[in-house]
Amino acid sequence: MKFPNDFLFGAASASYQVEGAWNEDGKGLTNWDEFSKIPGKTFEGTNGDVAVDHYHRYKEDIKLMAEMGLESYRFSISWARIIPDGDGEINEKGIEFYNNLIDECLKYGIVPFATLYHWDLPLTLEKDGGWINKRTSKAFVKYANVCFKAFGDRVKNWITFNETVVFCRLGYLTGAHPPGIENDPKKYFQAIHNVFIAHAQAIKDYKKLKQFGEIGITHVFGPAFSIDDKPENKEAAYHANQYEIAWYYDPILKGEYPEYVLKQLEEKGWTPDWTEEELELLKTAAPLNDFIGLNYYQPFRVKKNDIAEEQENSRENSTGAPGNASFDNVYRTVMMDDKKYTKWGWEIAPDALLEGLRMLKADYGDVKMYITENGLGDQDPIIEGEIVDIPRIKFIEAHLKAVKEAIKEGINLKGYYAWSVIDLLSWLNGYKKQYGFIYVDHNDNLNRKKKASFYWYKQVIEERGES
Ligand code: BGP
Repeated sequence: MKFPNDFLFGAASASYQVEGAWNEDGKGLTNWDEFSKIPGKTFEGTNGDVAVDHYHRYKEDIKLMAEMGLESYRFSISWARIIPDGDGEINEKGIEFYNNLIDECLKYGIVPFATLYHWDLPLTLEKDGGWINKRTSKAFVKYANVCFKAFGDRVKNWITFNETVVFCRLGYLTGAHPPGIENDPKKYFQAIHNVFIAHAQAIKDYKKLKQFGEIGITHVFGPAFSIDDKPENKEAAYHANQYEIAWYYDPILKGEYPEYVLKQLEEKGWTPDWTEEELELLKTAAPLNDFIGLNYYQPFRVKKNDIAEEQENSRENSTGAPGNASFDNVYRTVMMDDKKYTKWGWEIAPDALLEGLRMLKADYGDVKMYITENGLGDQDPIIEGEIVDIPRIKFIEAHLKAVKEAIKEGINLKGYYAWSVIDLLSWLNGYKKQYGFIYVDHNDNLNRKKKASFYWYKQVIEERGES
């Protein structure tokens, strides 16, 4: 079977991870511009000041994407380029940059898929409380409207937020991302809620503009599976899926938070401050979501949290990956001896993608979905000057197979975006963890080079995934 004609084969990036030009053309500072320079916060002190210089080389990069036959490019817009202090004047140079980038995509028939927020928050807003302060939600809505008006004639696919779970968890529970706060569940749940009301208002505003495109949100998709049939572990997996899936997907797709979690938050005093109007906003906005984006890297194998047993029988996943922090001490994610893992300890499990998609369909019906990220982080082998990233090819091939199977089963998947189109900055792993189809030589002027996977993906697209 070939993939349907309207299925998009794409690849993705994010502003802070590729653009560089951190202080050029009127761009304001972001939380990451500051955070990445605090000693010890990022891998070997790497930061995105230059990244892979996409800001200056986007033409070269998009030309390569076109050569690969890419049908759609998912990129993110840096809020601080558009509105340097997050909430004030518009920076025309920022608008110009994204206008040029979008036009360059369209020149080659590449569908631009724009994410409004991929973690780089204007620093002024971060200093004013960031996502804990509802001012940030309001400022986001203003910024989103500026983007819709500036680019909406050509951008017909919008994602409001990328992976709320990650920037909130790492920002307020583990402290690994800005604002670097540790172990504060009350703030974690508040930040998520503030993001969701910003999302809800932004999609309402988008629909009012009648630009006839589509809008949704991208979530991590990391379904939890019990490690065995023991009732206490199954209960732990249920709990994990409520906290990691339902807590994020329900308010977007059903318009309300899941009861199971709500009750526990109340007991623990973690219920966010919210108003009746905000809860109503979530309800009325839910049917306006055109799709949901899923970033799938791995599932989670879950057991009841039992520290003594855990020390004896399992190695804890220490990657900082989503789902790892069982902050409420009910469940624990574990690595299992019979599973395969990447060099960074992320499970490789295409079957779990299919199984997870079935779970989603059962819970949320026929909602339109895109895989907005999926890929293999690796240190690619270079053999006689060629980047022979065979493990990446195998990884993507297996996941595309699962996607195809899901489509056969009637799951409404409309596209697949590999992470990432080009090697880029990994937030906490620097430049040594590579994901791209295009290699960037950090020792030689950031020159681009096509990897084996580049040619392979080109062929997949040409044949529409027939195998
Ligand atoms: C996702 C993010 C991406 C990207 C990817 C790989 O969570 O949306 O921005 O970074 O994970 O993560 P890492 O670079 O940590 O391997």
